[in-house]
Parts: sequence; structure tokens; C-alpha cells
Amino acid sequence: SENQSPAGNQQTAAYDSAFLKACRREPVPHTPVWFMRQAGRSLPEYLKVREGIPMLESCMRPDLVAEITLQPVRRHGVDAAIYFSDIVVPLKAIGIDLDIKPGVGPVVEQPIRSRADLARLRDLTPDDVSYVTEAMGILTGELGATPLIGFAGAPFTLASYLVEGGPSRNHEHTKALMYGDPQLWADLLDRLAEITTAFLKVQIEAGASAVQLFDSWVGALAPVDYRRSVLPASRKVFDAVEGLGVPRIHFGVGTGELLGPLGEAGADVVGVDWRVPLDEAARRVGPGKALQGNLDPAVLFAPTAAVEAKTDEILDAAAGLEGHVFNLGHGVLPTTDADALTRLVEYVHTRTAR
Ligand code: 1CP
Repeated sequence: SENQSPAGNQQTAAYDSAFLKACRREPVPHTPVWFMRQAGRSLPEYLKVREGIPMLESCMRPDLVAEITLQPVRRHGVDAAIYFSDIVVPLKAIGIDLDIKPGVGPVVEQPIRSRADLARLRDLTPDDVSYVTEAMGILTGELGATPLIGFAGAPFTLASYLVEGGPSRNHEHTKALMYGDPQLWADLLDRLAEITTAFLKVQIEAGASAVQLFDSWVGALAPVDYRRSVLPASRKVFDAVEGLGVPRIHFGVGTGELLGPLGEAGADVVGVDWRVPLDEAARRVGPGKALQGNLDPAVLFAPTAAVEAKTDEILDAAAGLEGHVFNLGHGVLPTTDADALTRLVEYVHTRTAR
């Protein structure tokens, strides 16, 4: 429908939400809050609906995706929903032989390491992920004025899983390819930029009101290598989804030294982990961008008074920013007390009410 087209997105019910206003650096009634990995972690209602259903299969069932996406919105009163999926879903959708193993993460049967392997990364079409379009259709109806965040993995982080064959601490095969065969590396990241762009466009077309690019592991790189070998591909993604009426968020972990170049990649909002205070992060990112973050997810295991004291520090550091979206500095940890998250949402809303 016209309402779900990119051009029509500005007319959707979520346009005036605190979250989208903060992303656009407009005045807000309160600081908006959502949590990375808020969907599909330890919530009892999540574990119940997932029982006996493998992760990737659950990502392809629109009714289940919609239910899991809505659960943290109902329970915590967060200011945005994040679509329940995983960064490797579009790779599975184009036929890469991968699985998400419980307690491990994404595992790729045959890693991508040669020029011949590149041919396995074909284009992604909307038909490959029709379940995403269907689930987002359900969700935009159910969510009303609550924005829905779509997402994708950034080229570097996707490349890391494809080249290593699974989760990696040191990214040694990935870096060997990046330094050893710069042309193959550039072609690989270019391919992944195209797949990621196509996947984000499907989500925007289906009604996502913002998109986040997860470059979770990019903090493993020095700025010089990020600029030369990764930034061009990430910028290509952001450029391709510019002007569609949806804010673009860029997130990575351990990116203190990379905040400047991350800002140059083109997002409207830059996610910051807990290692750099937001006022300092704003200086590094440069003007014209909102920031998202940055409570250490481990702080939620401390008593409420300590959580509130750390939250105060963040809100004070954010006081001079043009746009601030409160979030954790990385995803919710699996054993986090759900009530601590609910209390945190309420605390930020109350403390920042204008
Ligand atoms: O945020 C949400 O609540 C939506 C759901 C979501 C998102 C945004 C999932 C569900 N995965 C992701 C993104 C994702 N997946 C990222 C980027 C965000 C981050 O840095 O946390 C990454 C790196 C992955 C890869 C991945 N998938 C891992 C990490 C492995 C590693 O390298 O350490 C894992 C464990 C998964 C599996 C996964 N993804 C999501 C869930 C609920 C699960 C667990 C599924 C299960 O085993 O049942």
C-alpha cells in the first residue's frame, strides 16, 4: 500500500515518535529507549514460543517473528521494536550453506576464501525473503505508532562469519584475506554491500521506520585499515538507502578509535559502546549526527541504585547532544533480569521527561 512505500514512510504513524525525532535530532518529549537484542534473549515468553523450533526456522515464520518482535515492546514499554531475525538470514536466503548452532552462533559449512567461492554469493531478490515482507506487514499493523527497526549485518562483520566459517576471536582468516588479496577482499565486500543493500530495501519497502547496520566486530581493525578496506563498502550501503525517509544507524563494538571514520561512512545515528563517554564520542564522530548508547550491559547485574547512577552519568554526558537514543553499549546479555530492563526504561523516561 502507499503507506508502506519508502516515500510514504514519512506519513506513517511512527513519524512523530520520540525515537524517530531523536534520530532526526529534533526535540523530544523524553529520551527514547530500546535495547539491542531485546527480542529473543531470556524472556520466558520468548523461550516458550521458541521451544523445539531451530533459530533459522523461527526467522522464516512470520507469525512467530511478529510475536517475538512484539514481546519486549509489551513487557518493557521500549520506544522502538527491532525486527526478530539474524544478520546471517539474507546469506541463508541466497543459498549459503549455514546454520545457527545453539550456544555457538552462525556456522558456515564451506567458508568463502577464494575467487571461485565468490560466485556462491548471488544477488538477493525480494522473493528470497518473502517471509520478511509478510512479517513486517503484520508488525506495522500491530505496532501502530511504535517504530520498527529493520537491520542487516555490515560487509565486514558478514565477511568475518563467511571467511572464518563461524564466530572468531581473532578474525585471522579474514585478516589474511584482507591483507593478502586486497582485490578479492574488495570484491567480496562489494558483493556483501549489494546483498545487504537489497535486504535493507526489502525491509524499508515493507514498512521499517529505521534501519541499523550491525558492524559488531569492526573494532578489531585499526583506523587506517578500516578506512582503506572496509569504509568504502559500508558507505556504499548507506548511500544506497539515503533519501528513503528512514534514519540509518551504524553500530560496532570497541570502536573508540574508529568513531571518526564510522561517522564518515554516512549514517544519521552512530552507536557507541560503553568504553567512550557520549560527550567525547560526539567530538570524535563530528557534527550532524545523533548518538545511540551506551550503558554497559553488565551493569544490569548490579543493584538498581548502581544501574541508576551509571544511567545518570550517561544522561549527563548526553545532555549537550542534539539527538540521543538511549541503548546498551552492546546486546542484552542472555541471563539479564527482565525486570531490570523494564525499570531502566521507566527510569530514563522519568528522568528525561520534558
Ligand atoms: O536485537 C534483537 O533482539 C533482534 C534479534 C537479533 C539480532 C539483531 C538476533 C537474534 N541476532 C541479531 C544480530 C546479530 N547476530 C549480530 C549483531 C548484533 C550483536 O553484535 O550482538 C551478530 C554478531 C549476530 C551473530 C550471532 N547470531 C551470534 C553471535 C556469535 C558470535 O560471533 O559471538 C549468535 C549467538 C547468533 C544467534 C542468535 N541470533 C539471535 C538469537 C536470538 C540468537 C540465538 C539463537 C539460538 O541459539 O537459539
